[in-house]
Amino acid sequence: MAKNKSEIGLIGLAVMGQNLALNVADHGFRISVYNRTTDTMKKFVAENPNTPGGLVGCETLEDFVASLKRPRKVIILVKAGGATDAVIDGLVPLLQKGDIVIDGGNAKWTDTIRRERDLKAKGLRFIGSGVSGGEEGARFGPSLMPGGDPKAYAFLEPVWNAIAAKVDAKTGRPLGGAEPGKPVEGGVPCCTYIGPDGAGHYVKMVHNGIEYGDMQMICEAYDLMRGVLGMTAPEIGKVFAKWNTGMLDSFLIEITADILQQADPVTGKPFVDVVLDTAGQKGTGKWTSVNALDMGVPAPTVAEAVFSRCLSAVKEERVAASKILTGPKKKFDGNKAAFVKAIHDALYCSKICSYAQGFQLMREAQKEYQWKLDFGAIAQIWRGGCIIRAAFLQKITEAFAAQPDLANLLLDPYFNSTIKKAQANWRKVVAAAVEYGIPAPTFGSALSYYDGYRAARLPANLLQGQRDFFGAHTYERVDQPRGKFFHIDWPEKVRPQIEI
Ligand code: 2AM
Repeated sequence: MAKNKSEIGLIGLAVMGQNLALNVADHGFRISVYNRTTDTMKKFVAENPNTPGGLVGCETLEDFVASLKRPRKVIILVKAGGATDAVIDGLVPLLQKGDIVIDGGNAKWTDTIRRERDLKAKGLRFIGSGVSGGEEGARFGPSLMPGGDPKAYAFLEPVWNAIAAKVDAKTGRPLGGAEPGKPVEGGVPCCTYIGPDGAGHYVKMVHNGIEYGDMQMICEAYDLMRGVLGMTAPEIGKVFAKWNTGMLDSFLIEITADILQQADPVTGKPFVDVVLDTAGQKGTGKWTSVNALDMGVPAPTVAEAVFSRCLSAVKEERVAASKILTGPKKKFDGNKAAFVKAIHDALYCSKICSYAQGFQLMREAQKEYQWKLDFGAIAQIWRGGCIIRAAFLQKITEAFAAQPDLANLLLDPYFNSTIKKAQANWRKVVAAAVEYGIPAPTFGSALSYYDGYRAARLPANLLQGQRDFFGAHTYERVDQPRGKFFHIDWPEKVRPQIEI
């Protein structure tokens, strides 16, 4: 073992860990693997005897650590939270100064900041890396968002660039990243150093929040075609397949087309018609929304996507309410094809707003945590490998390349002109959702965000009046410089009298 030390090691051989280890080994890197339950490791190594780099199975953490080249690079891929801390605690006494621990789980960025600080105090280095793309991505090319000490990342970079999904340098199109059995070479890796300490995991969290928004928007488009136009799932699936050839071209639209055209193997009915309408969540969308509230950044579209899942979860209550609460019973008598096109435009405009919110969030976070994020590069590494991969992201990369300090994506000439052309349809769809009684919270909130962001004057003047009235919170004046505060001694007689 001493002669042939491994380039890197990985702890945690659930599916993500196994797939990432195979991806690393496929690219010629010798990788040591360890799992708490030894049988899982033994089975994994036995099933994969001939990888180009080679898998080195280790039964103890001591053997695992001893098998690695220095500075040691140890990837941890266990369930985010307490398990990560438990693994780090077991590992730290065995490591030596300068060794590098890499957390590839979906850690909360504040945990990553804490872990990096704690390990630094012990002379160790910590990289928190977002790994997106699910099991397929881990196996054949994920989108990677590493954060931490840049000098430590330099040791990991060759491995991370090798295993990441690749996109075409010019068009940004994925180079077949997720195709089974085909490791992709050449092209631009969907991997870039994000920033210090928790930056990588923060950006991964926003990625997941955006993913929540994308998924809910697609569901609303489906619901409108079903509810307003009475289309069947396979018919709607064909619409999505067509949309996937245009500006909405993306992984989520593509799989939606397939899912809607899938038949249930048991009944032969459309698959989606037999699936219970309650959605679960693991928490990254909630973290994104809570963080938006904490930082005071408007990100209503992601939050609506999270709330939509919450509302879907109370199925029994909804079924009971459906028998009591009424809504409109309107029949569609317009042009069906025109309405489908309008839904397409509403989806695209809402998507622009949702991403604009996500990038605003990252802009604020970099101030809060003293990071310097490269938004163009972030959009670029999301073009392949990950769940939100989409042709549209190339436009975001181009927007930030043209204006690195762009205040809001909505102000980019391409996105501005796209919304200008499509917004009449977007408004038509949101109005129709209201008229037909179909919930479309992400479409609606995105439109309100757009209208709010472009409003030179919002009704917060009245709000300040209210705050000054009941709490003497003061107000600023339109005819005085910002930062000068005024207060009115509100006449007693206009105050509501407290009744005792
Ligand atoms: P296991 O196979 O022994 O359960 C996903 O749960 C992965 O994380 C699995 O590989 C699992 O190991 C590992 N894991 C979960 N909790 C752990 C812990 N506290 N210590 C070490 N590994 C853990």
